[in-house]
Amino acid sequence: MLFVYGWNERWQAAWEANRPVNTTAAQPARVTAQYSHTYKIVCESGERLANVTGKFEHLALTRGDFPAVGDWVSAELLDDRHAVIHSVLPRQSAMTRKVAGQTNEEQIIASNVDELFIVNALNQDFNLRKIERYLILAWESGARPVVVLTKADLTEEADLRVSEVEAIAPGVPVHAVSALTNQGMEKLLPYLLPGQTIAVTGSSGTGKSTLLNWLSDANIQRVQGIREEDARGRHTTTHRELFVLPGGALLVDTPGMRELQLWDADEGWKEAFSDIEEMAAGCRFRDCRHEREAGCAVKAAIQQGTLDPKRLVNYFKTERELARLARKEKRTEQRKSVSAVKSSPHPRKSARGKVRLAEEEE
Ligand SMILES: Nc1nc2c(ncn2[C@@H]2O[C@H](COP(=O)(O)OP(=O)(O)OP(=O)(O)O)[C@@H](O)[C@H]2O)c(=O)[nH]1
Ligand SMILES: [Mg+2]
Ligand SMILES: [Zn+2]
Repeated sequence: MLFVYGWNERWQAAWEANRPVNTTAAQPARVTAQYSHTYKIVCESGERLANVTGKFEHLALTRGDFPAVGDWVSAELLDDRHAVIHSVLPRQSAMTRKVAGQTNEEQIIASNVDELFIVNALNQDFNLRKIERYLILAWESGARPVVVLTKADLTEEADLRVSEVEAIAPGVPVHAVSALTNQGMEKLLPYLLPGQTIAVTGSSGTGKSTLLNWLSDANIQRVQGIREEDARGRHTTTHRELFVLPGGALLVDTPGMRELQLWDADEGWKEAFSDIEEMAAGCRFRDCRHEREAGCAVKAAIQQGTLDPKRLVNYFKTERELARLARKEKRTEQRKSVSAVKSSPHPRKSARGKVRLAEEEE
């Protein structure tokens, strides 16, 4: 049963290493859905509804410490319908967002994701700058990004759009598909291997749930028309949930994001601009700012037309934005450092870095 949900030797080893000593009844389970404070989990003997233990709640420092869809947890069964969650196994990847509003809290969108499908539709939703931001999220999360351009039936220029995205997403696969006209599924099948976890992310109305239904050849998730005037979605999907596809892959459907605001990233964000980083290696000065310096390879690339100036502008913007947020966070940390220190039983996520995106679900 657990193998169906992605359990493997690596997780078995993580389980042995992190298993709580004081609870003999604990067993591994995967979180497949989240409804505010209640989780749906799947363990060897089937599905249960679960809450975290009082101790877990007491020791959790942030919302990011709480279980998220995709997590492997240590659970204790109460009866054939209920269970409690004792702890979360260290995450191999985690996509996080800033909780809406003024707080500095993070929330996990999905964890232990192998591939992140960044979904953009080939209507007014199509937006290279938006894709760039989602790519930063993906690179920071530790999941491999794949750009999926949906609704290919709505344009004559799908191939052109694919090459535009390829130009801003070095090394990232880009595929145009249409669920409506059943085009391009074969391009996605290679990712849908048994036990692989894939999450879909993108704005509301881009066709994420339609993609899930199409790939599973069933009406699993509700889908709904978009506002015709501006192609904006109606926020049909309201919670994150993991589904098993017929071929054995696991797909996490998520609610559409409204706004993407970066708020914290390590160096990983530069992978989203690896083309510029590579060009910069050819600049005469190591600390070249690519502004007015002599021998600047980046500026030369713009003159030769091999780099879109808009992309460089966006690179600068992202850099400035992250620097500003880092300063802000530092100030908050300094304020917090006077508060009491609690010890956490929750292993911190072992993703390569963390990027947090502020977004809200309407
Ligand atoms: N023309 C066309 N329309 C599509 C395609 N895929 C999805 N749609 C339509 O787009 C609308 C939104 O689809 P959903 O699957 O609900 O979008 P979503 O991304 O899940 O939206 P949220 O759950 O709100 O985040 C629906 O009316 C779908 O029928 C496609 O390939 N072609
Ligand atoms: Mg949906
Ligand atoms: Zn330079």
